[in-house]
Amino acid sequence: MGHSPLDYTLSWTGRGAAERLGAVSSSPRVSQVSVPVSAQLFERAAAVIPGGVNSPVRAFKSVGGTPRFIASARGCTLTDADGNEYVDLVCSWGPMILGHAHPAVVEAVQKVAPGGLSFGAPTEAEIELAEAIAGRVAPVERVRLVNSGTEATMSAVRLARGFTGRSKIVKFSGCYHGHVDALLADAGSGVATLGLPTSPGVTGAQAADTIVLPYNDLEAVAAAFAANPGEIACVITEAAAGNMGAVAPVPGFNEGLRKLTSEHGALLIMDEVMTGFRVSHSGWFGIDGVAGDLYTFGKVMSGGLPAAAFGGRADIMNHLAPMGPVYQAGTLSGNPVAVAAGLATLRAADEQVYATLNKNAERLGGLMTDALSAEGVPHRVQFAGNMVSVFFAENPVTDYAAAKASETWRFPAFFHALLDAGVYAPPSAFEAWFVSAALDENAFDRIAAALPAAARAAAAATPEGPAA
Ligand code: KE4
Repeated sequence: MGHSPLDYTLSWTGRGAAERLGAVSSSPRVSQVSVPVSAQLFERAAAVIPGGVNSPVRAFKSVGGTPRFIASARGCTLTDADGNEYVDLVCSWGPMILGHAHPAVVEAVQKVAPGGLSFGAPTEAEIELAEAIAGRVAPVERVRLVNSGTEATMSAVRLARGFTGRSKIVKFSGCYHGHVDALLADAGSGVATLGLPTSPGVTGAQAADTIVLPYNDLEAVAAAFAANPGEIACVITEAAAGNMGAVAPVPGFNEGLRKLTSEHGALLIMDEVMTGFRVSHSGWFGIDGVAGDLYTFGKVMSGGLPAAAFGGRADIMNHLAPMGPVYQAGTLSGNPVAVAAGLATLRAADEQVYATLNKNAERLGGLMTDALSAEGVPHRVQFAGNMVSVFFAENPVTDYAAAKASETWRFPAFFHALLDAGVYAPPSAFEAWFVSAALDENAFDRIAAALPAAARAAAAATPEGPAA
């Protein structure tokens, strides 16, 4: 293969920020750049797709302004429908660790597609992907491929309930595990972004068995087990939280979850959909070594196509149909094209890639804090591995209450100043920022040039928001 993720040469063929700013819109709103084509597409989309988007966070609802409709992406750059180029710090919410359209991944997809797109029958490549996952994460002895992180967590929770014969589950406030009914209680990510306390449509019965506790609070977990003896099937946690912003487990938290679940006969589900194969070759397990009983994966292992997985101890996983009584299925599970993209991504993600991801995250965090400190803006740049976030808060953010209590009203102005300068950050204060190994000097020059104005915008922001 011989491709290195750093093969790209990034050429800024797009218009510079100054030119773009020349298209300044008249109304003093959070964004100074008008994007007529995206605006027109957004209007057209809203006539047929609820909110104009296929996933809520994409609608820019919490930051205002016009969502950018993306025409193409390559390396670390996105190009929107108006021809504007951006340094991408969302990476499709995590998957694109190699950068967009990595040659090895595109070639793998191009090679497999002519052989057929879906068979509804097993293929050798599915075994290879399952072996690649199990080979990287030691506690994973068996793997079942699915199509989304939501499907992975839904299946893992059902399996935990089926295996233990218990019904209650514990999750943490601010952690997001996909839009599974039982897990939407007080979730992070888009639920937090849109300020949805829980979601209508989730019945009391479905949520009744879900115990929601503060993240990083082992005493609360111990108390929940004491109050529900023999009833808790599992504790599900983001191995390191990214869906309230980047909030790493405090030292001992994951170890404590392992001890408490083992003591009480409950399973520990490590949700590594976001951290898996991003924060290290072996995900968060590669960082703290705390072994879950079950794991969920997605994003990076899919190369950006619809594939995800759950896995773990063989004695538990073998309860799944057709071996056992717990039913789980999927028409497109193990899809050959998605599997090809995932395998190519994992195979290209060598130690140099992970070292580059870590270096890039640190560099991004340093640039952010330098710019915000220069403007005297109270903030915390926080890391969960190489996932980064900025909280406008004086003190470290260790749980969702603290994340919500931060000065999130500064974020829209910060976000839009970056966007106007050609830097595409996550459009929410409650998301992690994602670096790729494709970021290079041009990209960091663009980020460094954009941050001072963004810091000034954050400093000037008020709780009332931008002038009407
Ligand atoms: P999907 O169903 O979106 O593939 O995965 C759900 C999921 C499960 N677990 C974790 C830890 C996750 O972060 C996610 C999805 N992450 C969000 C980003 N915060 C997806 C972005 C979106 O919803 O559009």
